[in-house]
Amino acid sequence: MTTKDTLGVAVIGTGRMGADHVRRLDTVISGARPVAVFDAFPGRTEEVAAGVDGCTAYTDFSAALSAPDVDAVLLATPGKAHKEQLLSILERDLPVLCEKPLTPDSDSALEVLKAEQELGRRRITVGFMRRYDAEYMRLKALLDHHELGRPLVMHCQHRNPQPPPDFTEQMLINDSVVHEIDTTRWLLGQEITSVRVLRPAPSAAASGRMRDPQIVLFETSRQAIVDVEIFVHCGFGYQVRCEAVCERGTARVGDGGGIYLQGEGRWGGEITPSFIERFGAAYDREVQQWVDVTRAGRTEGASAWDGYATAAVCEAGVRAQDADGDRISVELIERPTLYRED
Ligand code: ISE
Repeated sequence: MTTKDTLGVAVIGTGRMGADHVRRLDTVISGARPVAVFDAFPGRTEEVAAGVDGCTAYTDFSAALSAPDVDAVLLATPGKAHKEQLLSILERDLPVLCEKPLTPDSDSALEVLKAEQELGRRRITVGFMRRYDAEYMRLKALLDHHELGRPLVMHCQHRNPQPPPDFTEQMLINDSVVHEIDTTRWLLGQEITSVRVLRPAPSAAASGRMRDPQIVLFETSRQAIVDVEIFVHCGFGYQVRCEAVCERGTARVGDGGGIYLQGEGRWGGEITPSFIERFGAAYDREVQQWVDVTRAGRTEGASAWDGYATAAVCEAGVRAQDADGDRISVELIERPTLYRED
């Protein structure tokens, strides 16, 4: 690290997530500061860098990586740009927090895996923020300690009020269910071995654009079954829930506590409008933890292997969308030594 104990971060991509991470690094996170931002769109980059002391805007990716005081990279560009960008980052041997997905497909993920193995040490952390959500962390601890026995089934719901205009049916899997793919693998500590997709009649809000909602079913390496309702045109808010059914009980996260309201003939709570609010604290914890371990010279969290395995499940999921409920198997390479936990 070049700067007195403070990690200088280049934020690559200044869309919704990138801009939010620049704000976070500038005002929330300790031990780091954003020193460079890159985006291919000059106006946007300058706007994001403008309010941040000592942060320079770049429209040249390599220049941003080589900027003075850059010790690490936060990659928040769209997934299709990740492979080339990650290869350049690895070439410079810089630690990187890569927003999900690692890459959009398993072949390109394997190229990244290969480059990291050639480097001989882990440099990539994939930003699956649910791993840093307080409720999910409690669920993970409960499952790890077998408090309720073995998990047999998980029921998941993932609802967005509406998707961005360019959202496609494949993105239901690649952009949304990708989170349940990661949480399933992480919570259960098992690989997903097959995927099935069932598509009911679409909501009128989605009709003509895509079949939404969909039910996605995973089978895992130790025969658990996970069902995911993905519904990105639900209209009423952002909701992510997960219930693990274990041998001696069940545990559910995502019901939302918070304020209790009464009025206009109803009672109840509030639903967050988007993932930015629902997972705000998780993003803070994720970035703080990445900064802390990076400053200590380590790499932890979801690895490039997790990114690869997730991409392989996504591929099977997209094929399953057109397979009329048939089971599509997930094929993985053998886990390389660098990514073995034992
Ligand atoms: C979006 O890209 C995200 O990552 C959100 O967490 C997810 O809920 C949403 O469905 C995706 O489109």
